[in-house]
Amino acid sequence: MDKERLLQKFDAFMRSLTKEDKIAVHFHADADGVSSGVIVAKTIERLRGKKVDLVFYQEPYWVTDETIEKLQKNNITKYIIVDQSVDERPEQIKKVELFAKILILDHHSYKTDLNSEKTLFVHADKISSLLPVRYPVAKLSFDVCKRVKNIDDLDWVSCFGLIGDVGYNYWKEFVDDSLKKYGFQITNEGPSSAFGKITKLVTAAKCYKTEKVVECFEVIYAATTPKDVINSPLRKYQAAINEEIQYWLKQRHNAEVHGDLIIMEINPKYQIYSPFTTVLSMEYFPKSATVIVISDTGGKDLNISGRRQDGKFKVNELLKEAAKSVGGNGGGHPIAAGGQIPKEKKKLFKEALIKLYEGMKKA
Ligand SMILES: [Mn+2]
Repeated sequence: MDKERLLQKFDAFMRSLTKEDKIAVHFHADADGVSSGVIVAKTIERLRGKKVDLVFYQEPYWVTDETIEKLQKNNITKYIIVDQSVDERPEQIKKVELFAKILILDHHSYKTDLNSEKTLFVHADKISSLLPVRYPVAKLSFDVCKRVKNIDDLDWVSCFGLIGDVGYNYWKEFVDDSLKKYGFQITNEGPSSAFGKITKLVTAAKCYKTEKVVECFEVIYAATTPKDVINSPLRKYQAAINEEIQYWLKQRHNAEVHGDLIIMEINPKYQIYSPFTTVLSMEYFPKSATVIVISDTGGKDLNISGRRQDGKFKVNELLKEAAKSVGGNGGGHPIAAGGQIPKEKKKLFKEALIKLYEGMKKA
Protein backbone atom coordinates (compact mmCIF):
# COMPACT_ATOMS: atom_id res chain seq x y z
CA MET A 1 0.00 0.00 0.00
CA ASP A 2 1.41 3.40 -0.90
CA LYS A 3 1.64 6.28 1.55
CA GLU A 4 -1.40 8.23 0.33
CA ARG A 5 -3.66 5.19 0.37
CA LEU A 6 -2.47 4.25 3.86
CA LEU A 7 -3.06 7.75 5.21
CA GLN A 8 -6.54 7.86 3.66
CA LYS A 9 -7.31 4.59 5.38
CA PHE A 10 -6.05 6.05 8.65
CA ASP A 11 -8.32 9.09 8.23
CA ALA A 12 -11.28 6.85 7.48
CA PHE A 13 -10.57 4.65 10.53
CA MET A 14 -10.42 7.62 12.88
CA ARG A 15 -13.48 9.36 11.41
CA SER A 16 -15.53 6.17 11.60
CA LEU A 17 -15.23 5.96 15.40
CA THR A 18 -18.50 6.53 17.22
CA LYS A 19 -19.62 6.79 20.83
CA GLU A 20 -20.92 3.23 20.54
CA ASP A 21 -17.44 1.86 19.80
CA LYS A 22 -15.51 0.34 22.67
CA ILE A 23 -11.97 1.52 22.12
CA ALA A 24 -8.78 0.18 23.72
CA VAL A 25 -5.37 1.89 23.52
CA HIS A 26 -2.36 -0.33 24.22
CA PHE A 27 0.87 1.63 24.59
CA HIS A 28 4.54 0.82 25.10
CA ALA A 29 5.69 1.45 28.68
CA ASP A 30 8.14 4.24 27.91
CA ALA A 31 8.10 7.97 27.15
CA ASP A 32 7.50 7.49 23.42
CA GLY A 33 4.67 5.05 24.12
CA VAL A 34 2.97 7.22 26.77
CA SER A 35 3.22 10.24 24.49
CA SER A 36 1.77 8.53 21.43
CA GLY A 37 -0.94 6.87 23.53
CA VAL A 38 -2.05 10.23 24.92
CA ILE A 39 -2.03 11.86 21.46
CA VAL A 40 -4.17 9.12 19.91
CA ALA A 41 -6.56 8.90 22.88
CA LYS A 42 -7.05 12.69 23.01
CA THR A 43 -7.62 12.89 19.26
CA ILE A 44 -10.31 10.21 19.58
CA GLU A 45 -12.00 12.01 22.48
CA ARG A 46 -12.14 15.17 20.38
CA LEU A 47 -13.45 13.31 17.35
CA ARG A 48 -16.24 11.32 18.98
CA GLY A 49 -16.96 13.41 22.09
CA LYS A 50 -16.12 10.57 24.47
CA LYS A 51 -12.92 9.22 26.02
CA VAL A 52 -11.46 5.88 24.96
CA ASP A 53 -12.75 2.99 27.06
CA LEU A 54 -9.59 1.15 28.05
CA VAL A 55 -5.91 2.13 28.29
CA PHE A 56 -3.12 -0.33 29.13
CA TYR A 57 0.49 -1.37 28.69
CA GLN A 58 1.64 -4.94 29.14
CA GLU A 59 4.55 -7.32 29.47
CA PRO A 60 5.25 -9.28 27.37
CA TYR A 61 4.64 -6.77 24.62
CA TRP A 62 2.99 -9.06 22.08
CA VAL A 63 -0.71 -9.90 22.01
CA THR A 64 -1.17 -12.78 24.45
CA ASP A 65 -4.23 -14.91 25.20
CA GLU A 66 -4.69 -12.76 28.33
CA THR A 67 -4.73 -9.63 26.14
CA ILE A 68 -7.45 -11.19 23.99
CA GLU A 69 -9.44 -12.16 27.07
CA LYS A 70 -9.21 -8.61 28.41
CA LEU A 71 -10.32 -7.11 25.09
CA GLN A 72 -13.29 -9.46 24.92
CA LYS A 73 -14.30 -8.90 28.53
CA ASN A 74 -14.43 -5.18 27.76
CA ASN A 75 -16.36 -5.76 24.50
CA ILE A 76 -13.65 -3.91 22.58
CA THR A 77 -14.56 -3.17 18.95
CA LYS A 78 -11.48 -1.06 18.09
CA TYR A 79 -8.03 -2.02 19.35
CA ILE A 80 -5.24 0.52 18.91
CA ILE A 81 -1.58 -0.35 19.55
CA VAL A 82 1.11 2.32 19.65
CA ASP A 83 4.91 2.03 19.72
CA GLN A 84 4.78 -1.70 20.24
CA SER A 85 5.83 -4.35 17.73
CA VAL A 86 3.25 -7.13 17.70
CA ASP A 87 4.15 -8.74 14.36
CA GLU A 88 6.06 -11.56 16.05
CA ARG A 89 2.75 -13.30 16.82
CA PRO A 90 0.63 -12.61 13.70
CA GLU A 91 -1.70 -15.49 14.56
CA GLN A 92 -2.73 -13.63 17.74
CA ILE A 93 -3.66 -10.58 15.67
CA LYS A 94 -5.87 -12.85 13.52
CA LYS A 95 -7.71 -13.95 16.66
CA VAL A 96 -8.45 -10.33 17.59
CA GLU A 97 -9.64 -9.60 14.04
CA LEU A 98 -12.57 -11.95 14.68
CA PHE A 99 -14.16 -9.39 17.00
CA ALA A 100 -12.39 -6.02 16.54
CA LYS A 101 -10.73 -3.72 14.04
CA ILE A 102 -7.09 -2.94 14.76
CA LEU A 103 -4.92 0.12 14.24
CA ILE A 104 -1.16 -0.13 14.82
CA LEU A 105 1.19 2.88 14.79
CA ASP A 106 4.81 1.79 15.10
CA HIS A 107 8.45 2.35 14.16
CA HIS A 108 10.13 -0.83 15.44
CA SER A 109 11.59 -3.24 12.93
CA TYR A 110 9.12 -5.89 11.79
CA LYS A 111 8.98 -9.07 9.74
CA THR A 112 5.29 -9.29 8.89
CA ASP A 113 3.22 -6.55 7.28
CA LEU A 114 0.04 -6.87 9.35
CA ASN A 115 -2.20 -4.91 6.97
CA SER A 116 -5.42 -6.78 6.21
CA GLU A 117 -9.18 -6.24 5.86
CA LYS A 118 -9.40 -5.71 9.63
CA THR A 119 -5.98 -4.34 10.53
CA LEU A 120 -4.40 -1.04 9.56
CA PHE A 121 -0.66 -1.09 10.16
CA VAL A 122 0.82 2.40 9.85
CA HIS A 123 4.56 1.97 10.09
CA ALA A 124 7.09 4.83 10.03
CA ASP A 125 8.81 3.29 7.01
CA LYS A 126 5.68 3.81 4.92
CA ILE A 127 5.22 7.45 5.93
CA SER A 128 8.72 8.86 5.92
CA SER A 129 12.08 8.35 4.22
CA LEU A 130 13.81 8.77 7.58
CA LEU A 131 15.12 5.62 9.23
CA PRO A 132 12.14 4.36 11.28
CA VAL A 133 14.19 4.47 14.50
CA ARG A 134 14.51 8.25 13.94
CA TYR A 135 10.77 8.72 13.56
CA PRO A 136 9.42 8.05 17.07
CA VAL A 137 5.73 7.17 17.29
CA ALA A 138 5.27 10.32 19.41
CA LYS A 139 5.94 12.32 16.23
CA LEU A 140 4.32 9.85 13.84
CA SER A 141 1.06 9.82 15.81
CA PHE A 142 1.06 13.62 16.03
CA ASP A 143 1.59 13.91 12.27
CA VAL A 144 -1.20 11.51 11.37
CA CYS A 145 -3.69 12.60 14.04
CA LYS A 146 -3.46 16.26 13.06
CA ARG A 147 -4.88 15.25 9.66
CA VAL A 148 -8.25 14.48 11.26
CA LYS A 149 -8.48 16.92 14.19
CA ASN A 150 -6.88 20.10 15.48
CA ILE A 151 -4.28 18.98 18.01
CA ASP A 152 -1.92 21.99 17.84
CA ASP A 153 -2.03 22.17 21.65
CA LEU A 154 -0.54 18.65 21.93
CA ASP A 155 2.80 19.52 20.31
CA TRP A 156 4.59 19.38 23.68
CA VAL A 157 3.27 15.85 24.26
CA SER A 158 4.87 14.79 20.99
CA CYS A 159 8.11 16.56 22.00
CA PHE A 160 8.78 14.79 25.31
CA GLY A 161 7.99 11.47 23.67
CA LEU A 162 10.36 11.88 20.74
CA ILE A 163 13.09 13.08 23.11
CA GLY A 164 12.67 9.77 24.96
CA ASP A 165 13.54 7.88 21.76
CA VAL A 166 16.58 10.11 21.13
CA GLY A 167 14.81 11.92 18.28
CA TYR A 168 15.64 15.54 19.12
CA ASN A 169 18.39 15.94 16.51
CA TYR A 170 16.00 14.87 13.74
CA TRP A 171 13.11 17.05 14.90
CA LYS A 172 14.97 20.03 16.30
CA GLU A 173 12.91 22.69 14.52
CA PHE A 174 9.64 21.18 15.69
CA VAL A 175 10.82 20.91 19.30
CA ASP A 176 12.48 24.34 19.37
CA ASP A 177 9.38 26.06 17.93
CA SER A 178 7.31 24.35 20.56
CA LEU A 179 9.71 25.31 23.38
CA LYS A 180 9.49 28.93 22.21
CA LYS A 181 5.70 28.77 22.08
CA TYR A 182 5.50 27.86 25.79
CA GLY A 183 8.19 30.36 26.82
CA PHE A 184 10.93 27.78 27.48
CA GLN A 185 14.60 28.07 26.62
CA ILE A 186 16.11 26.35 23.60
CA THR A 187 18.93 24.18 24.92
CA ASN A 188 20.09 22.44 21.70
CA GLU A 189 19.89 19.12 23.53
CA GLY A 190 16.59 17.34 24.03
CA PRO A 191 17.09 15.95 27.54
CA SER A 192 18.18 19.26 29.10
CA SER A 193 15.09 21.12 27.79
CA ALA A 194 11.84 21.67 29.69
CA PHE A 195 10.27 18.86 27.65
CA GLY A 196 13.22 16.64 28.55
CA LYS A 197 12.17 17.12 32.19
CA ILE A 198 8.88 15.42 31.37
CA THR A 199 10.72 12.61 29.58
CA LYS A 200 12.80 12.08 32.72
CA LEU A 201 9.72 12.09 34.97
CA VAL A 202 8.19 9.29 32.88
CA THR A 203 11.44 7.31 32.79
CA ALA A 204 11.87 7.64 36.58
CA ALA A 205 8.27 6.60 37.23
CA LYS A 206 8.84 3.50 35.10
CA CYS A 207 12.07 2.72 37.00
CA TYR A 208 10.19 3.09 40.29
CA LYS A 209 7.52 0.63 39.18
CA THR A 210 6.56 -0.17 35.59
CA GLU A 211 2.83 0.17 36.36
CA LYS A 212 3.39 3.86 37.21
CA VAL A 213 3.45 4.57 33.46
CA VAL A 214 -0.35 4.41 33.67
CA GLU A 215 -0.30 7.25 36.21
CA CYS A 216 2.02 9.14 33.83
CA PHE A 217 -0.51 8.63 31.07
CA GLU A 218 -3.31 9.98 33.29
CA VAL A 219 -1.35 13.01 34.53
CA ILE A 220 -0.29 13.96 30.99
CA TYR A 221 -3.79 13.34 29.64
CA ALA A 222 -5.25 15.70 32.26
CA ALA A 223 -2.58 18.40 31.78
CA THR A 224 -3.30 21.47 29.67
CA THR A 225 0.29 22.76 29.64
CA PRO A 226 3.72 21.13 30.04
CA LYS A 227 4.13 22.94 33.37
CA ASP A 228 1.20 20.97 34.79
CA VAL A 229 3.28 17.81 34.32
CA ILE A 230 6.64 19.27 35.37
CA ASN A 231 5.06 20.34 38.71
CA SER A 232 2.94 17.22 39.14
CA PRO A 233 3.12 14.53 41.85
CA LEU A 234 5.14 12.42 39.38
CA ARG A 235 8.14 14.22 40.90
CA LYS A 236 8.00 11.95 43.94
CA TYR A 237 9.10 8.92 41.90
CA GLN A 238 12.02 10.82 40.48
CA ALA A 239 13.06 11.91 43.97
CA ALA A 240 12.93 8.29 45.18
CA ILE A 241 14.97 7.06 42.22
CA ASN A 242 17.60 9.78 42.65
CA GLU A 243 17.91 9.01 46.35
CA GLU A 244 18.45 5.33 45.58
CA ILE A 245 21.10 6.10 42.96
CA GLN A 246 22.90 8.38 45.42
CA TYR A 247 22.83 5.66 48.08
CA TRP A 248 24.49 3.12 45.78
CA LEU A 249 27.04 5.63 44.49
CA LYS A 250 28.20 5.97 48.10
CA GLN A 251 28.77 2.20 48.19
CA ARG A 252 31.15 2.28 45.22
CA HIS A 253 34.17 1.47 47.42
CA ASN A 254 32.73 -2.07 47.53
CA ALA A 255 33.32 -2.52 43.79
CA GLU A 256 35.81 -5.19 42.73
CA VAL A 257 38.71 -3.78 40.77
CA HIS A 258 40.54 -6.02 38.28
CA GLY A 259 42.92 -3.60 36.58
CA ASP A 260 40.65 -1.36 34.47
CA LEU A 261 37.70 -3.74 34.82
CA ILE A 262 35.39 -2.68 37.63
CA ILE A 263 32.58 -4.94 38.78
CA MET A 264 29.99 -3.72 41.25
CA GLU A 265 27.11 -5.66 42.76
CA ILE A 266 24.04 -3.82 43.96
CA ASN A 267 20.62 -4.81 45.28
CA PRO A 268 18.56 -1.66 44.92
CA LYS A 269 14.89 -1.14 45.70
CA TYR A 270 14.14 -0.02 42.13
CA GLN A 271 15.34 -0.85 38.62
CA ILE A 272 18.05 1.81 38.62
CA TYR A 273 20.85 -0.31 37.15
CA SER A 274 20.97 1.45 33.78
CA PRO A 275 21.07 5.13 34.89
CA PHE A 276 23.20 4.10 37.88
CA THR A 277 25.83 2.46 35.66
CA THR A 278 25.89 5.53 33.42
CA VAL A 279 26.52 7.94 36.31
CA LEU A 280 29.03 5.59 37.93
CA SER A 281 31.08 5.29 34.75
CA MET A 282 30.79 8.92 33.67
CA GLU A 283 31.41 10.66 36.98
CA TYR A 284 33.12 8.33 39.41
CA PHE A 285 35.51 6.14 37.45
CA PRO A 286 37.89 7.01 34.60
CA LYS A 287 36.46 6.96 31.07
CA SER A 288 39.17 4.39 30.34
CA ALA A 289 37.61 1.89 32.77
CA THR A 290 35.15 -0.85 31.87
CA VAL A 291 32.36 -0.66 34.44
CA ILE A 292 30.01 -3.61 34.96
CA VAL A 293 27.09 -3.53 37.40
CA ILE A 294 25.26 -6.66 38.53
CA SER A 295 21.89 -5.77 39.99
CA ASP A 296 19.56 -7.91 42.11
CA THR A 297 16.06 -6.50 42.58
CA GLY A 298 14.53 -9.73 43.84
CA GLY A 299 13.55 -11.42 40.56
CA LYS A 300 14.87 -14.79 39.42
CA ASP A 301 17.31 -13.09 37.05
CA LEU A 302 20.01 -10.56 37.75
CA ASN A 303 20.31 -7.50 35.52
CA ILE A 304 23.73 -6.78 34.13
CA SER A 305 24.76 -3.44 32.78
CA GLY A 306 28.07 -2.28 31.32
CA ARG A 307 29.74 0.92 30.13
CA ARG A 308 33.03 1.71 28.45
CA GLN A 309 32.96 5.42 27.84
CA ASP A 310 36.08 5.73 25.63
CA GLY A 311 34.88 2.91 23.37
CA LYS A 312 38.20 1.06 23.49
CA PHE A 313 36.54 -2.29 24.22
CA LYS A 314 33.08 -3.31 23.02
CA VAL A 315 31.07 -3.83 26.16
CA ASN A 316 28.10 -5.24 24.21
CA GLU A 317 30.26 -8.10 22.93
CA LEU A 318 31.77 -8.64 26.36
CA LEU A 319 28.38 -8.88 28.07
CA LYS A 320 26.87 -10.95 25.29
CA GLU A 321 29.62 -13.57 25.42
CA ALA A 322 29.88 -13.69 29.21
CA ALA A 323 26.10 -13.88 29.70
CA LYS A 324 25.67 -16.50 26.98
CA SER A 325 28.26 -18.72 28.66
CA VAL A 326 26.01 -18.99 31.77
CA GLY A 327 22.66 -19.25 29.94
CA GLY A 328 21.81 -15.55 30.04
CA ASN A 329 21.65 -12.89 27.35
CA GLY A 330 23.21 -9.54 26.68
CA GLY A 331 23.71 -6.91 24.03
CA GLY A 332 23.32 -3.26 23.13
CA HIS A 333 25.86 -0.69 22.01
CA PRO A 334 29.68 -0.79 22.16
CA ILE A 335 29.80 1.86 24.91
CA ALA A 336 26.58 0.91 26.73
CA ALA A 337 25.05 -2.54 27.02
CA GLY A 338 22.86 -4.66 29.27
CA GLY A 339 21.36 -8.07 29.80
CA GLN A 340 20.17 -10.72 32.24
CA ILE A 341 21.72 -13.79 33.84
CA PRO A 342 20.24 -16.49 36.09
CA LYS A 343 20.74 -15.55 39.73
CA GLU A 344 22.55 -18.79 40.65
CA LYS A 345 25.15 -18.21 37.92
CA LYS A 346 26.53 -14.98 39.35
CA LYS A 347 29.92 -16.37 40.37
CA LEU A 348 30.42 -18.18 37.05
CA PHE A 349 29.40 -15.06 35.17
CA LYS A 350 31.97 -12.94 36.96
CA GLU A 351 34.69 -15.51 36.24
CA ALA A 352 33.72 -15.62 32.56
CA LEU A 353 33.67 -11.84 32.41
CA ILE A 354 37.18 -11.47 33.84
CA LYS A 355 38.57 -14.15 31.54
CA LEU A 356 36.89 -12.78 28.40
CA TYR A 357 38.07 -9.29 29.24
CA GLU A 358 41.65 -10.45 29.60
CA GLY A 359 41.30 -12.08 26.18
CA MET A 360 39.96 -8.85 24.67
CA LYS A 361 42.90 -6.89 26.05
CA LYS A 362 45.43 -9.36 24.64
CA ALA A 363 43.80 -9.40 21.19
MN1 LIG B 1 9.39 4.24 20.32
